[in-house]
Amino acid sequence: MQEQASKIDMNPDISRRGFIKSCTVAAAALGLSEAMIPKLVEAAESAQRPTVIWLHFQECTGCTESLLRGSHPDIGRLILDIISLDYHETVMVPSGHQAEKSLHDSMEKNAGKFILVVEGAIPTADNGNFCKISGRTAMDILAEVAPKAAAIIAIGTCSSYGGIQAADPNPTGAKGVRDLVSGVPIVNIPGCPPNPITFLGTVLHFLTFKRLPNCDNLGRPLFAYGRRIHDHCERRAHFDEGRFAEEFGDFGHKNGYCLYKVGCKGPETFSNCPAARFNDVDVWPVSVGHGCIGCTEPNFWDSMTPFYERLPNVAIPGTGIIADADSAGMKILGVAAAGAAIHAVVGIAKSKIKGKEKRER
Ligand code: FSX
Ligand code: SF4
Ligand code: F3S
Repeated sequence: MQEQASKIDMNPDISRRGFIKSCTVAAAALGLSEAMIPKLVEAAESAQRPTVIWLHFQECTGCTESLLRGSHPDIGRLILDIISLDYHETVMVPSGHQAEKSLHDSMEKNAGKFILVVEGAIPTADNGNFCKISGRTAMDILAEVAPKAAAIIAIGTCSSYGGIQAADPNPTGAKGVRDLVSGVPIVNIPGCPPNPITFLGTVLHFLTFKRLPNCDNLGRPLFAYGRRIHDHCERRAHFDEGRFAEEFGDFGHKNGYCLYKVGCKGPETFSNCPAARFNDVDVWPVSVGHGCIGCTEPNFWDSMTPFYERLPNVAIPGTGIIADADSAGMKILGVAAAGAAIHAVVGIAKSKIKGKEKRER
């Protein structure tokens, strides 16, 4: 793989074993059978690596950091091996005018063919003056680059939906890419930061099948965001049995009980976190004792806060009953088809939560 070293390449020494392992992990995340792994590997090894232009706007750079500098170096290296990264402010060597020339040259040379990755929200208030790079607003840069891309990957909740910058009262008018760009296929990979496996799976899907993966109505690939966290959480049996941590550090918390009452938003959040997990140490927020804060959902800074308070009281469909969270476990409720009922219940909770949203989208 070394002869294919990317133009921006932090460490090209990915081992064959690590390469195959990362492709296998991505295939599993994509829900592909083992038989598809050779196809993925073939696509990843193709000499025709797609050019990627990566723009940074309003954000913390956590998306890049988690992708390239985590304890899963093979995934970061594999990504840098399978793409030709022409412009990425965090890791590129050129700066100033040279960097701007790289962007311009690559965009013109690869017009209609490159993948544009956007990290960070785009401020639109005050003509976009809250975020400027080389004297130009993020809005201007996006408007110039986006129409020339073959596809756009919005990485992170910020570029997907606005993220923390868009939290009420959203002083900079921060928006996600889909709010501003049309006419180019766009996929959102939300999460604050998102799981590198999901990004890798999306890129490999594009290379293998020549199109972006199927998405939900929020633009998220179904392979990664098709299920509620609550539906495949390892603490789910405790929820169903009514065993909850009442506060951090108590008996229930120490014994791995459900974190619903200390604020877990897993019942309202769609993501593959329990399955994909993070880093090579195989953890995710709930596995280490912290509730999900809903970071893959639009407006989660508004709609999922306070983070340490449980979901509000909810109506039980068809019963006219308003239940508090103590009644949420199926044992206490005595609802026969508890799985479906509880999902319907939390679905209503979401619409109640959404009532808090004030931000315009
Ligand atoms: Fe946003 Fe990315 Fe949150 Fe940060 O850069 S999704 S603030 S973790 O990392 O854009
Ligand atoms: Fe898991 Fe949270 Fe659901 Fe409890 S509420 S089962 S901790 S996702
Ligand atoms: Fe985010 Fe919840 Fe996963 S906080 S990382 S979506 S567990």
